[in-house]
Amino acid sequence: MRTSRSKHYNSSRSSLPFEDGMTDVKYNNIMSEGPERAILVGLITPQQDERRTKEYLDELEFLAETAGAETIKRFTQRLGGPSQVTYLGKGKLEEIRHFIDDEEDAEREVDMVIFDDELSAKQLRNIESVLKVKVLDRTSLILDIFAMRAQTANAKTQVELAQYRYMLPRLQRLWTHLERQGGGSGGGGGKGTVGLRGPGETQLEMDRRIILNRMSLLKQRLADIDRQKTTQRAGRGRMIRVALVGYTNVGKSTLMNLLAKSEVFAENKLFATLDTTVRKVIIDNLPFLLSDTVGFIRKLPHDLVDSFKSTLDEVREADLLIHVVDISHPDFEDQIKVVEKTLADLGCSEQPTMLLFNKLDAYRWVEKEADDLTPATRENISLDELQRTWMARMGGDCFFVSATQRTNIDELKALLYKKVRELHVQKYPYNDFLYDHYEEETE
Ligand SMILES: Nc1nc2c(ncn2[C@@H]2O[C@H](COP(=O)(O)OP(=O)(O)OP(=O)(O)O)[C@@H](O)[C@H]2O)c(=O)[nH]1
Ligand SMILES: [Mg+2]
Repeated sequence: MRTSRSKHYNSSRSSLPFEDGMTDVKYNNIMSEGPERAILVGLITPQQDERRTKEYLDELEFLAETAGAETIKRFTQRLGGPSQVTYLGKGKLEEIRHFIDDEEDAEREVDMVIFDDELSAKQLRNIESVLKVKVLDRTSLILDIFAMRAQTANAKTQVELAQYRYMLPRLQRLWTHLERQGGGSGGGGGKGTVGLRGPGETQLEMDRRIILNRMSLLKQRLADIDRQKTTQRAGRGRMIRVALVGYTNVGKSTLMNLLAKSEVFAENKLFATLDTTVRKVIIDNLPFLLSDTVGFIRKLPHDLVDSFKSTLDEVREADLLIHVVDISHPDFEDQIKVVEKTLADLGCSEQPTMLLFNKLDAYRWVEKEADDLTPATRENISLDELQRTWMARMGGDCFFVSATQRTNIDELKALLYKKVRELHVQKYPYNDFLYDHYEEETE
């Protein structure tokens, strides 16, 4: 038996957000009656070995936790690639179904199964018909967290647009879902699609039209917000603009708070920041603008990147990017690559960039015994060695700090002063930008 909790969820999901309210779109938002219980699913493929799949699932678990779900079990399967029909092999899907049944027999509800890759409409439909619980993928989970986090009209509009972009090609499935739920015991309310086609098609067309209309309204709103922001930016005067970018949860907001003496929301959850915040920072007598932006993540839904283009204008127009890296994270090298790729997608690969390794204090490594002849791995590299390697690779364009311990922060300020000053002289050669006296920022 399903509990009322999951019923509640289903009905909220299956009603399409036709209302005009900006906040009514959390169609897959997780209800908050204690953590929901989730199963995670990932593939091990020739392109993604077991170790990597484990890392990805660790991250997926953190995402689920951020959204309010507790992971109770993981399933992985070795395949040449995802099945177009069911993502996993049939047998594996049955195995998960049995696990869910056993849990239910023991009165432990499984609320959802989360897949590590984006699922097509067809895959979703097929998987749901076997598992008969809520099925999410990495994209819908990220969208859910974004919907939860969105504070300003701009962020809400951007998330809503991304949600519709995700929904549109999956509408057929949402509709069948709705019919199954709403059908009750009358005539053809069975589980298949037989009998749904006639009115279903018409309804589907209507839904599609309503969504498309809504999307163009949202795009219009974003264009208006964009215009306002462009005007705002133009009015900021001749100041160098520096943007903090990086993977989610690396400490961008913490650094922003430290440098700008501001109070930007920072916490140990993914996507704490959705809106770009811009602050004026003064180092000695040199003012510049510093912005804190949304964090990136592996497989960041493309629609979301697209929808967040205006938020990310701040990054695109920055004179200097500070790419913040969490050096204590076991996959920080991968994270660097993901950020570089996302920046390239945004057209930001040509901008001057420096790497700022944060969380020095949390770096851990295992010293190898002198008689241990197995090759050294990442875990055996000391902080010193790591720093030397990156400095050799990046020259003056990398730096190491701990934002929470305030290690090297004064040195970072000195470095920023030098860099911003150079950029300023290049960009505004005749502008006397220095303040006569140091002024405490009061804004
Ligand atoms: N140990 C350690 N933790 C840090 C350091 N800097 C930040 N943190 C912690 O890392 C977590 C994430 O920090 P945020 O500043 O919110 O990270 P962010 O990059 O802004 O994250 P998003 O906005 O979610 O993308 C928080 O719990 C911080 O306290 C550091 O130097 N050392
Ligand atoms: Mg942040």
